[in-house]
Amino acid sequence: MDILFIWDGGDTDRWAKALSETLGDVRFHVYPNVGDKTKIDYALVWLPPLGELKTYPYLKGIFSIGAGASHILRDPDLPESVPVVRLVDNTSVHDMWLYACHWILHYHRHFDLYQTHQSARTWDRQKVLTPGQRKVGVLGLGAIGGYIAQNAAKMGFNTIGWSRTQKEIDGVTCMNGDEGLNSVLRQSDILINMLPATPQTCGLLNRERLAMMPKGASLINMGRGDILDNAALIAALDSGALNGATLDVFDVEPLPQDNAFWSHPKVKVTPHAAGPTNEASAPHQIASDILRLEHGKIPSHAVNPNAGY
Ligand code: NDP
Ligand code: OXD
Repeated sequence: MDILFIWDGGDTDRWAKALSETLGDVRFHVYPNVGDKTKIDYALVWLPPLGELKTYPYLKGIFSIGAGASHILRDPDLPESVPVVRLVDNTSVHDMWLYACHWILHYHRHFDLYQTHQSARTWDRQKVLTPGQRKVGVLGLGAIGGYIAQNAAKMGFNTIGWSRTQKEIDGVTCMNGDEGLNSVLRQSDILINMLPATPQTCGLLNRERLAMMPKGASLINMGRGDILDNAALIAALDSGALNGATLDVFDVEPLPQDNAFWSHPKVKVTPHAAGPTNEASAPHQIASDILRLEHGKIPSHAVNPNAGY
């Protein structure tokens, strides 16, 4: 089997070895040194160059080396008949929860304020609310958002969430539809965005919707940068309508040097690091879905190109 690998952040020897362990005889082609493109069976990619994937005539599957697929679906020349499959890896899902948990506690227990107070040598103990008095909202209740919401609820936070279709998650008040979105926005003291970037979600967190959030609320964006109106967020933080924002994803990555988020006192920036692809477990997840395709089965995590995720 011939596998194309397009990701400059990966340990290629490790991937080649891990895939061979499950798939047997694998010839591993690291882009751009591909050789004969007619030989390639499967492509494992992160942010493939536009138009590249259509140049492999016998491709049987395109695999995202990440949970999101927007970096693949953005290609207007994507071969239509080839299934796109995304990564759902429990190790990374749990990492995403740990990231969310850190920042939920950061805002819940006023660590942002204490950081500012320390620079001014101010001793000012804040009132502590119980987790049950704090509303945590999660937009997107899929593999990651659902897990985050469930764990936030287990920690005692008053947790609500929103998704396209109605969900049932223990301890979480789940909503859908426009009214559901408005309700989650109006109530969330801490709002976590876990939505994928699709034509429906891009620009969703705009000025009007950010204005619905309770005064002094905080935002944690771990989904995609395109969902957020950056200027609207900065205006909301500057006016005091919102208290703080933690941003892991951006509409342009790496975040440009001159972007205002870098130095904004109420913004925490991390470099798309909330749940990195785990190179020990991810190749095995992908290999098992390749085997499903080889056996004529539907892969476990096929992307619906019409829905955009
Ligand atoms: P899933 O596809 O499992 O979940 C997506 C969720 O979003 C689902 O609940 C879905 O609803 C909901 N959704 C999608 N479109 C809409 C819409 N128009 N209106 C309302 N709800 C919508 O994805 P994952 O949970 O695995 O990952 C989510 C995203 O997180 C990825 O696409 C990626 O962008 C980002 N990500 C970021 C990482 C990081 O390091 N920062 C790491 C991994 C992922 P429904 O359940 O009804 O289908
Ligand atoms: C992503 C990922 O999709 O890092 O953002 O997995």
